[in-house]
Amino acid sequence: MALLEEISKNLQAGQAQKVKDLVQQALDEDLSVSDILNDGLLLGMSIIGGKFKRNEVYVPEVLIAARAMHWGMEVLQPLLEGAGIEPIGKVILGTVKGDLHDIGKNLVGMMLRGAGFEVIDVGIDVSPEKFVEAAKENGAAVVACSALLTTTMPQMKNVVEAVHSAGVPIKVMIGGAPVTQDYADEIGADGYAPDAASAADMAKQLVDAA
Ligand code: B1M
Repeated sequence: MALLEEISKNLQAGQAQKVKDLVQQALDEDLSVSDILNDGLLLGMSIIGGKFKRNEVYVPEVLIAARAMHWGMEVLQPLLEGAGIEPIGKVILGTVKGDLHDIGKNLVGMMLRGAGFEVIDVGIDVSPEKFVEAAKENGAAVVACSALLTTTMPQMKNVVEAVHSAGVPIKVMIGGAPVTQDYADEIGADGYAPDAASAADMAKQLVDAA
């Protein structure tokens, strides 16, 4: 589909306004939200990711592509989120301490909201203590941690430990590119999800089991 390819290409070029307009055009032409997300925005971001890895582009290019992704997402977000539905649970969502990546986290947030959760997004670079405090303050059942760096993954273990020491019945779920089910098992996390859509399923499982 040419329009989705155009979204991907403009995202890679960091053309935020153009991406936003094209996403709206795709919706007007009745393309599905998941196609626009997966074959337009996410595809563009993954191509930029590959180029970044091969040193074909550098941080500024990645940042402007990420900004374009956010602009496109602004159009999709209301459609991903359920309207007027009672929350099925509260989730504290954040990127762990030392880690500034938030694109995947934001996607997870959108999917969780779309699945009917109330999401309290505590942002990036979030300490274990802040995760626990936010969960206690808001009466949340689940803390959801994202990490994109192998160097920040160990913070997830600290979150699990902080929840245990606080003695609160909060489930911890984790995800992010370097994170695996094995790692989740190793640190005693209650759940792991490989992508944003499965994150919503996992949060439901954790809330149902509580
Ligand atoms: Co960064 N970066 N980055 N970066 N960056 C990666 C992650 C990297 C793999 C690139 C590379 O070298 N190939 C590499 C990590 C290597 C490693 O640790 N193994 C890396 C590095 C090294 C760095 C810096 C250290 C670079 C530097 O300064 N030298 C630095 C670190 C800064 C910091 O955090 N302290 C850095 C900085 C940046 C930017 C600021 C330039 C920018 C972030 C902008 C932003 O987020 N606002 C950036 C970006 C964009 C990337 C890449 C290119 C793309 C990440 C992304 O957004 N992907 C990335 C390379 C790549 O992935 N190919 C890279 C799209 C996003 C939708 O995917 O976040 O994986 P992702 O989310 C997925 C799943 O993982 C999952 O769902 C999402 C999709 O469905 N998921 C969850 C995520 N969280 C979840 C939580 C869940 C469940 C599922 O439950 C709670």
